[in-house]
Amino acid sequence: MLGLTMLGAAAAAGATVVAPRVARAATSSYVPAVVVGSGYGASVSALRLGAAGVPTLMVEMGQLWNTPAADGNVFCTMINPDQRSMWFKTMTEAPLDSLLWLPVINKPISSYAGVLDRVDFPNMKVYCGRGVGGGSLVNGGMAVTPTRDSFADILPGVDADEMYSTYYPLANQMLGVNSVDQNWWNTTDCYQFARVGRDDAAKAGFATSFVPNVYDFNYMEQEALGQVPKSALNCEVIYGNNHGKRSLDKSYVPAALGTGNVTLKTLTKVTSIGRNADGTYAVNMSTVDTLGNTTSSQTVNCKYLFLAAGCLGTMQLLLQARDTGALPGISAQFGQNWGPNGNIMTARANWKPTGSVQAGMPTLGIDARNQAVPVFAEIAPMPANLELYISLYLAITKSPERGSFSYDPASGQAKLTWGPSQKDFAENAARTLFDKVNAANGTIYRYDLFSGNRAFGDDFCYHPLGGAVLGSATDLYGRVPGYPGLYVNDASLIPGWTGVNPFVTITALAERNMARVIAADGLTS
Ligand code: FAE
Repeated sequence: MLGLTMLGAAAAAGATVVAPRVARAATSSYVPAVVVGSGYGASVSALRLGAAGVPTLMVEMGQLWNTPAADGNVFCTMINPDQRSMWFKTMTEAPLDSLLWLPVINKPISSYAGVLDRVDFPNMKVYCGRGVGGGSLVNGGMAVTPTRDSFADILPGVDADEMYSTYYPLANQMLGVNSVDQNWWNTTDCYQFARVGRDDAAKAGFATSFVPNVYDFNYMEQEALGQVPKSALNCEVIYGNNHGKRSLDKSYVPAALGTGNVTLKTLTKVTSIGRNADGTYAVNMSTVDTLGNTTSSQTVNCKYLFLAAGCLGTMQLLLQARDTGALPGISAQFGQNWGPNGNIMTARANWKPTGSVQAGMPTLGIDARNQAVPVFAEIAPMPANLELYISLYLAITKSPERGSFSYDPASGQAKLTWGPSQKDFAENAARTLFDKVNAANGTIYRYDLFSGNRAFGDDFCYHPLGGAVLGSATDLYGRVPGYPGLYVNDASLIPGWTGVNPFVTITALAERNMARVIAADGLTS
């Protein structure tokens, strides 16, 4: 694929990947469309703009992860993390704090433009991916389409028929979603942890569901046979996968570049946005090297501005623009209706072995979505190359709690307000499930993994959602009211909960929105 070749060439050529037909776009101060970010919503936006013939600049604050370091690998593992792991931190920030109350999980590292970021607000820490592909670089690849009923519950204004007949299938196909061979899964050592999780849940009367993934399960089977370099079977997930995973830099992003109309600028952060007298948007950006030194700053003007920087990035740009007077007409609805997808993590001390080799990609969830308080609990691996006798879970609970963002002029940052008791609903929902699983299996919670002797990791999330909700802040297609040509197209559109892991929904909605925008908004060069 042309786009893949262009991504490959980028490693040698430097930070900017310039598509031939818009070679001037990267250096001139005008390009018809700018897309901020390169995650799910952004890469869909760039592909569809490029395919429609609109010259587009995609701006990503992280790096393009395709150059091996001295150890021959692009990414580091979870058990031996180095500077590549975290975005300008001096200590890794894995979600588990300790093991047997010992601080053996997080390690000192040097500050560098690494792949995983954690942004800390009072009572809530939000994890995000940094680099071309956004969250797809660090996530567990679980590619889950929600039930139609729950989708209708989440976004009643969106035509569910169209989503389930057209955009979910398109998203699944474009993302390269596949399913594990259940015969292999039933016998392989690397999913012992999941089989134990399934059996323990069944004893308590809970069903489990297999979930698809974007990790190539054929590749994983070859890893297990020792035929290919290991990735999922070599403790790789949250700091990136060296092999096997179809992250966005292997799907949508090369497809976008392959249109010949999309330019990608990396290590470049959009710092503010505004509007010019002629109605075009001014996008101010600053480029750094991998050590964080600023190497250049520029303003790119555009007619069409797509904000898809993930919830935190999109909130930052919109609320800053509103409250500093750059885009004063942005409504008070922006910043509202944020939620962590009811995320809560917990672990059980299991007496049964869960396996010393654990595949980094989850394949199964305890499916209690039909309970009074719906819970979908991913049976998560804890890969350590050691038998730990731990069953770990990331639960998605239908928590009604919502937070909000506001702009703090003193720091120049959008801040999340999330109260100390807003975790309680998710914890209680998770307890109703795991208390029963523990009772049925004679097991107990682990208190040694999360700081403060807690059984629940209740102060962080992997699935931030909302802030620019479709049909209340934006219109039903992500357009920002009062600002023609300004769009939001990422996780910010979803009001706080998706019932399951969110990236397939983010992708499908982004496809839907782009189809309408391209057809109806008369985008021109
Ligand atoms: P996202 O993918 O976050 O991309 C935003 C991009 O914008 C990033 O690359 C940023 O670096 C970039 N950016 C931000 N601000 C700026 C700026 N000012 N200028 C330039 N660039 C900027 O956005 N979801 C699932 O469905 N299944 C899973 O198994 C799963 N596991 C996860 C595990 C982890 C550890 C994490 C962190 C997340 C996981 N998620 C999972 C969540 C999923 O990755 C997330 O919902 C999506 O990545 C969000 O997509 P967006 O398009 O909103």
